[in-house]
Amino acid sequence: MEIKRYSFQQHGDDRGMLVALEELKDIPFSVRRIYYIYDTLAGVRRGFHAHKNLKQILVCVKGSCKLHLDNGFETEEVLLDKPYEGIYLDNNIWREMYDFSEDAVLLVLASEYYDEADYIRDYQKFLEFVNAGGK
Ligand code: T46
Repeated sequence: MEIKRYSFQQHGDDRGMLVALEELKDIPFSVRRIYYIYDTLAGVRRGFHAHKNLKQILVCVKGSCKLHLDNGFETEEVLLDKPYEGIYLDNNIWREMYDFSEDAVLLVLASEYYDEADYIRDYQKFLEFVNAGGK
């Protein structure tokens, strides 16, 4: 399964590090929404859905977490543990996030405003969506 990883430019000096993300340059879409997940309790698994349209970039800006990604044909486990690395999540990918470190902060840049109608929360419906060529 092809995973699109981004390694963002780090601007470091003797004060520390800085990463800047610009839409349509570092991020391959216009960013309509930013959200972040933190204080995740031990053993928690979140996500369990795909999207009809939404594209996202996920960056674990602090700590670490793992992603279980599923395109309906193959699955992949991805470790996010670097504040300068991003994973591109296409709409038609079933995602679950797990193994959050206690200090994990998962930052998400999203191509659309929040819309519950865009979620596919039923795994069978997700398989039907991808088998019907859902893009
Ligand atoms: C995704 C993964 C990576 C809002 O009100 N606005 C928002 O923009 C979002 C993302 C969520 N919410 C509300 C809806 C729920 O009441 O926040 C609550 C938690 O959301 P959810 O259960 O969808 O969170 P996750 O961690 O399962 O999934 C989230 C995103 O929803 C999803 O798009 O791809 O992170």
